[in-house]
Amino acid sequence: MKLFKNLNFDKLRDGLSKTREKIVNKLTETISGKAKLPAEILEELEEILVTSDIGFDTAIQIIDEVKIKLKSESDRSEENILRTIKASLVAVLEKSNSYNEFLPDIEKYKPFIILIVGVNGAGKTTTIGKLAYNFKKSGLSVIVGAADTFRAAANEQLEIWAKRAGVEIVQKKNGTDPSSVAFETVAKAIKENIDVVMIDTAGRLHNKSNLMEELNKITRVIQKQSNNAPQETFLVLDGNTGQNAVLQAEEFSKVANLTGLVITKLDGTAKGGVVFQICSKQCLPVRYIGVGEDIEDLQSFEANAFVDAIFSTK
Ligand SMILES: Nc1nc2c(ncn2[C@@H]2O[C@H](COP(=O)(O)OP(=O)(O)OP(=O)(O)O)[C@@H](O)[C@H]2O)c(=O)[nH]1
Ligand SMILES: [Mg+2]
Repeated sequence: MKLFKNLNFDKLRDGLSKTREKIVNKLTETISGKAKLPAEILEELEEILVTSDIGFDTAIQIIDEVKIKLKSESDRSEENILRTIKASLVAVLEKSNSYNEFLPDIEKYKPFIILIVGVNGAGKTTTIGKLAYNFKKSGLSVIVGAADTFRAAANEQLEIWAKRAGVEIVQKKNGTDPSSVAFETVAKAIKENIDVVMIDTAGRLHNKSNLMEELNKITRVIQKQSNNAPQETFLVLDGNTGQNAVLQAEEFSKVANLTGLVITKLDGTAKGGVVFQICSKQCLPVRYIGVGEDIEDLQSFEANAFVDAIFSTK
């Protein structure tokens, strides 16, 4: 069994409507009705892309690709230009997401351990709840560990999600060493032959050395019980924070052994273009995206579907 696949195109398309307004609607307005594309129009397109969170380099690269294509083709229709831009955008996403095709067979690990990290409020705990629900639905047994022992309400929040998802939880009182929670969670998983372990952690900044040391300690403790663990370390990024999410991905990847990204809050934000910028700068795959606060609102990330959803007009 693979990591679950969950794609609800309508939900994705609706969630990305503000991003669509910011990118596609503006592009279309600029192109439409123009019989041929003079240089100024291409500059305008470039300007739209540069200011749409997809990143300066990516914007320039895409317009260069459009220019090359238009030189060799006589078809300068709006449709053809949009098709070219879409293909370039898909290529940006695919560069860092080919790894998604090589996902492991989770149930062979018993336990398959996923560590979840990120800054405050990025959506870590919510994502764990959604992941737990999806793994369970795929027929896997799941246990979650509340290793955010720092924030007062963190335990209860994860407990609510564990109940919703119908999975087990290990928690201890506030102030306990987070690595001891991680240890117990993994120990219980091994004892009870559980398929998937997810460890929730406190929000942290990459430059807070004590917090980063805490993460390293969690990893060391897990590795004592299970070789090569954690199998995955997901960095959760709030897509709504735009440029900041790009910086977080860069900084965290320097100090933690990340294996993938989860980009949350892509519903209702106009900054969905940031996913392209993150992918162009990171060689980490985007594993999942959050498109709402409900348990069903975590989706698998697929380059074509994501670009189609941004460009879809229904
Ligand atoms: N709209 C929307 N809201 C989300 C999504 N993911 C998380 N949230 C909301 O973001 C807020 C923060 O989520 P948490 O899961 O508590 O974030 P966290 O990273 O665990 O936060 P700390 O534990 O404080 O570091 C909550 O109100 C969630 O409902 C998403 O995909 N879409
Ligand atoms: Mg949390």
